[in-house]
Amino acid sequence: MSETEEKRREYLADSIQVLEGIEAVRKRPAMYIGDVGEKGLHHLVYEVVDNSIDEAMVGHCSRIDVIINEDGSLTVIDDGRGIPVDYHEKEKRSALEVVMTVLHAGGKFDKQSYKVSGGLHGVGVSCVNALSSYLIAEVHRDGEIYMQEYRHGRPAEKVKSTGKTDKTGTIITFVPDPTIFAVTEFNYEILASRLRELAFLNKGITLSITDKREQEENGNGNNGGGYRHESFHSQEGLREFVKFLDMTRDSITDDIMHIDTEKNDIPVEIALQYNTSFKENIHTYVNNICTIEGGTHLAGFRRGLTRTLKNYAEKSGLLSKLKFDISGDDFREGLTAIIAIKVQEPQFEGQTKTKLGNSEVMGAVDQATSTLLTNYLEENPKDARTIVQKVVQAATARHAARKARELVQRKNLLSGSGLPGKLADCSSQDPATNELFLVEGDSAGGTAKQGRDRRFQAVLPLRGKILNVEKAMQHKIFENDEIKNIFTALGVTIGTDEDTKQLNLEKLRYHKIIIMTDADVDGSHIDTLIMTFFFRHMLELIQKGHLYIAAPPLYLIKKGKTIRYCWKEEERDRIIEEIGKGSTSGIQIQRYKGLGEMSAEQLWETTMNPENRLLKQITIESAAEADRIFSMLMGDEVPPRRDFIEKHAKYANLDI
Ligand code: 0RA
Repeated sequence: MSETEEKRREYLADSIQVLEGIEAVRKRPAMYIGDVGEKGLHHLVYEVVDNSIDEAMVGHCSRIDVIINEDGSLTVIDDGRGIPVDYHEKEKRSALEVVMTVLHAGGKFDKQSYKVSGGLHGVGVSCVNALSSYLIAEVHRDGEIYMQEYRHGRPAEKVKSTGKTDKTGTIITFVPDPTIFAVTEFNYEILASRLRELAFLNKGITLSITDKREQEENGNGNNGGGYRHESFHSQEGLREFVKFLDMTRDSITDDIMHIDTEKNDIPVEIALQYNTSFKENIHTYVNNICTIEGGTHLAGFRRGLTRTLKNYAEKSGLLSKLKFDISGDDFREGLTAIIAIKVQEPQFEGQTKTKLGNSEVMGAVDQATSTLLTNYLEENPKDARTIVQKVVQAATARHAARKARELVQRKNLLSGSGLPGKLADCSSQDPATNELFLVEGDSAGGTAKQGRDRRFQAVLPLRGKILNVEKAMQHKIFENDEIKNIFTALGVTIGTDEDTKQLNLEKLRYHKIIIMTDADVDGSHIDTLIMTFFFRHMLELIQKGHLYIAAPPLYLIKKGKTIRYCWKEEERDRIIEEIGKGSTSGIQIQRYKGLGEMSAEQLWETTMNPENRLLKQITIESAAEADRIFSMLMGDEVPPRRDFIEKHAKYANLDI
């Protein structure tokens, strides 16, 4: 065999492997990007952006621009070094083609220069390529512009040089494959909040987003084109992140505590502040990934915080009058903190693979926390006193709350089954199929009770607006009747271990909990109150996908014997046109404002029957952002709330 023939065969053999790799991703996309829904779709963008962030982490990139194009494709532009394009001996093709088509090739070339690599699944741009019906990569490097196009992850041409440039960087534009993704429409809000988060986590970089699909109505976008646009840049990193999260809360200290250090070769950055609220609000990140389930870094932080503050409080004699123990929890009431670390080989565990397992991390974060607090307390004796007083207050309130809770649980034991009197339970004993409807008001509750399928659907009417848990003290929450009813109906308890307050979902009696309220402003407010309650006190239940919102129809359209329901204005107009053919306006249109306007049959048909209904599952995209929005919507300050509502009004169902 001649040498060229041998090379040709090696090339072909490699090509087959590449194609097999691409096919593997296309066959089991969920294994690589989590799912093929909205989450997976946005994951594609994060994957590309993560590569640009990697460039920034080694000091070669300062700008990342994300553009949602008019045709629905998406472009990521960075000013990094540009993906290498030189001929790759081993793979017998251009390095660009290798990076874009070989699984896990991303870091192959220059592993040393990348300290750590981001990405929850860390699957690389080749995965994005494999899941795109079309992708074009443009590289500016060594004075030349190079390009290559791909279809379904396969090169459509050789890498070509198309002109000269004086810049460096990479531009990737892709169209998510509609045969793979259930949704292919990018969501501006989801992307913007991730880019904002990345700007805080990587100070100094500018990240921007532009939506070219729709022109801003009043043209106040600052990019000149009148497109919806935001740009994120943080000079102070986590310090600004904490400021941003606590925008609507009142801090009790002068300054935000902040440390950016390295302990045992692990980069650790922490920022924290105490505020007047009662909430613990800690968010942790590993290599820019939000670790919702916590892990060793969180454990290290808690340990460091408790030990250092306790030592200080004891030494200062402020605890001498206290008659009961202080628990770890008490040190975290009203605490907002961000912990961001970098780990070479992170081990992710837990339900959603967002719990850090690396044991070496615990000590590093503990030490960093201890250094931070020791210094701050020494230098700011006034703040130190205020914090300790707050801790003592928390311990006192916790004591009162426990008493109230114990009283409730004892009462439940005395009242037979312990189920709330208002609950209309279902007959099935199988939680997996059972559903609980939380319904606004006794009247709608009555209709729901009549309309439901009592075999697997239970109804719990709630009295108007439930308690705003964002503003209430702990013990008030557990004394509140509606909240007690929700806890007992669900069969969920909170562990007695004050340190962990572990939610016990083992006895959860319904796997679908469905909030059903009127389609008006009051209804949305009640939805928000109930979601806030679940977010603050049963987060795990949301994370496991148990919480839903029912969507009652907005209109009923009637002509003779034909009856149609619809949920959107456009749908209404289409239906009117459709059934109006022949003779118009014998048509009756009814706008539903409340559940009470529907008969039990109608409610079943449109909103409760699993065959026809529309349920919105509540997910937590970004816990930090969700937390900020909840505290803003439910907190005391009016102006930020009004801004938010005005900004989002066009996406909400206004009551007209
Ligand atoms: C492989 C090696 C190098 C950089 C990249 C890939 C790279 C990938 C992407 C994806 C989007 N933007 C990107 N920027 C860079 C190292 C390059 C070198 O050593 O010069």
